[in-house]
Amino acid sequence: MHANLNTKQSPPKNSKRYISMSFTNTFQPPPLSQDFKDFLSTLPRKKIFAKEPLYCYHYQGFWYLEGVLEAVISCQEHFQAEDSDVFVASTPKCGTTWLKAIAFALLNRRRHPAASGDHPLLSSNPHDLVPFLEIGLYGSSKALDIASFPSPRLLSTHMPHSSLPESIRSGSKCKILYVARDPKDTFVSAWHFFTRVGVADFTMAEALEQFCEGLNSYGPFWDHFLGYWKQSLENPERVLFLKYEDMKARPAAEVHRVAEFLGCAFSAEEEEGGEVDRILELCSFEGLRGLEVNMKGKLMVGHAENSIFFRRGEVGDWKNHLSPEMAERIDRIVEEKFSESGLCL
Ligand code: PAP
Repeated sequence: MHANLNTKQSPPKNSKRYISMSFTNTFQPPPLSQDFKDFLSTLPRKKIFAKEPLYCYHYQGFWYLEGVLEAVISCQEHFQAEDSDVFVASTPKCGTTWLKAIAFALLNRRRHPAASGDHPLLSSNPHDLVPFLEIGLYGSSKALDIASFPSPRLLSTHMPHSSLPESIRSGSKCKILYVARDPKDTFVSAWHFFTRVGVADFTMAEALEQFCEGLNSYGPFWDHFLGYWKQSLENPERVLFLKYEDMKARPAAEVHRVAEFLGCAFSAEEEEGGEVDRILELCSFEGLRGLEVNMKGKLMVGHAENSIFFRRGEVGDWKNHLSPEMAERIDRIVEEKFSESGLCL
């Protein structure tokens, strides 16, 4: 019980101390090095619909935006996982923010019970508490100081399993929580996200063409899902495969699964005392979306508005946006790609 609970002494008073920062509000991504530009020129690339000319590059079977790819490669070369590390992994828009909040609340509940008035999730967006390897740590200015992270380190990535640094894939006993989602809702969520951040300049129909070709950031989604799905079957103690729809349908059961997987199952005392419900409430869509930090704040790295991560938070919102033909197109891909895998979406 509680083997993996974050019990380090002298808990930080607020979340800023979880991740020692040296960023400024005027941060701009550093220019790409000439070496990296030369490397990029050797990779297949495709233009994606965007306001400015924007290309995705094909690397190790997946598509990446150039800045992200540089960080992915840097991370592959330098990141060293520890046995106690926990990673929240996903392809974008599958429920990453939610799972980050849950994992953070679970692992830190000794020093931060869910009901505490100064819980870090009340004043920081989950993405600031659980940074992405290839965005927060190896992306942008390498501004986050990983040496200051309390143990167990809780980190995140959108990288496909096959491209993770070797020390995460097989060189350590670290654990990975993966969340997948109905690709129709993932697609609709991503379309809104990229349109709202102002990068994308495409209709839903144009975006769907690209999505169905696998041409989206970290795409194709089917290989992303399947990579982690296979690992969860082969190494169930290392990779837990979750689905957004299950988390919505039976949140308490899924939170118990996560806690058990992480080695911090709830004690009888916690069960009776209502800690499970309090964690669910703290991490709920309504709970997080309504916080001032998530209504008005911006991410520490990248400076996206926090509110962008809380749109509808529903299962089946695709019905409000996709024609039956568009939905069918995605369903056909799901049928074709997953039918023999045992993965039901
Ligand atoms: P990311 O990949 O950019 O981190 P991610 O958090 O995976 O995004 O996905 C965002 C989706 O999760 C949004 O879905 P929607 O566009 O269909 O609404 C967002 O609303 C939803 N979401 C965020 N937080 C929660 C939560 N606590 N509970 C349920 N859904 C959530």
